[in-house]
Amino acid sequence: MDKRRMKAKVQGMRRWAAAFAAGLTTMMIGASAMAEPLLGQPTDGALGLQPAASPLKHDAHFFHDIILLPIITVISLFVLGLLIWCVVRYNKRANPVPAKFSHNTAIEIVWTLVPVLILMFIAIFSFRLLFAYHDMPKPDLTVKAIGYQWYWGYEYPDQEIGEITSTMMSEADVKAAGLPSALYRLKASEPMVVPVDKVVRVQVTAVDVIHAFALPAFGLKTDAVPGRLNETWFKAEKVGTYYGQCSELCGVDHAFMPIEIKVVTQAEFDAWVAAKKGPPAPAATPVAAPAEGAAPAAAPAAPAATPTAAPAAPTGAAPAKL
Ligand SMILES: [Cu+2]
Repeated sequence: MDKRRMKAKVQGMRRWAAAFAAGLTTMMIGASAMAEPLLGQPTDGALGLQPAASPLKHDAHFFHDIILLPIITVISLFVLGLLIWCVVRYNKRANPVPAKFSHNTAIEIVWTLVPVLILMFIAIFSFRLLFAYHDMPKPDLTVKAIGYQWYWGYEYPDQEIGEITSTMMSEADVKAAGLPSALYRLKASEPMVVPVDKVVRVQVTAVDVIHAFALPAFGLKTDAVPGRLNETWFKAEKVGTYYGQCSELCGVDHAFMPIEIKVVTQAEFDAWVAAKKGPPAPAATPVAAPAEGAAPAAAPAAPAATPTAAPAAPTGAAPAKL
């Protein structure tokens, strides 16, 4: 009688597990079929990391997908198996008289050593990736990214381009430009422009509080610390537009300081540099000093609005298109 009930229960569990697995598979296939991952921006319903567009990100993919995920999966299944085994084999009914022992030296050595070995194995790949981040090839271009509350400034010291202010494009402007609404809070008024297939050194710093310069497709995430110059690098593999965001909680408008990197051909980059450096030099003045310029204008009307108004001001003041 008991056996029959047990058998029915096991069958029920099996059916439930099969349905769960089938559902999960359909969901995953559906999600991957539905969402062709977009390059350089998040994709609705997508699984996994953003597609890579720089060598470091490819290494991060390898580390996550090939090293970490299988280990995590095996450990999770193993622990789940142990739990099920304990529940089924050692419940009150199946094992009415429990054993009294509480130590087992062999097992304790194993469950200490095995995790240490697993961590050491992970460390090999983890440190290799960490060193790769610090092992920058000879840079072809240097851009200085400066974090402000709440926007970014980009300087090109070698090209003698002074600071370009990059604020968030407003929702109305994103709509007016015919861009997908998903790009709101990712689209900047002025992108950082870099040539394709070139090693770009990014020097990262901040003026007021700690920000973080982060862009998933290139595997970038570097703290922008006032009074300190951090360094990171990437080598964009494809022409296109890539988006990131400040990744250090930096104040009330933290979510409104996107990072947009536009990757173009060398010829287009040269043209852009020429345009930025070109004779209409006075145009650089209002762009370079948005905070000071905006503050007095806004002060008589509504001083309380100044902090939020300041970063928004250059959007209109910066007509320069790539
Ligand atoms: Cu920030």
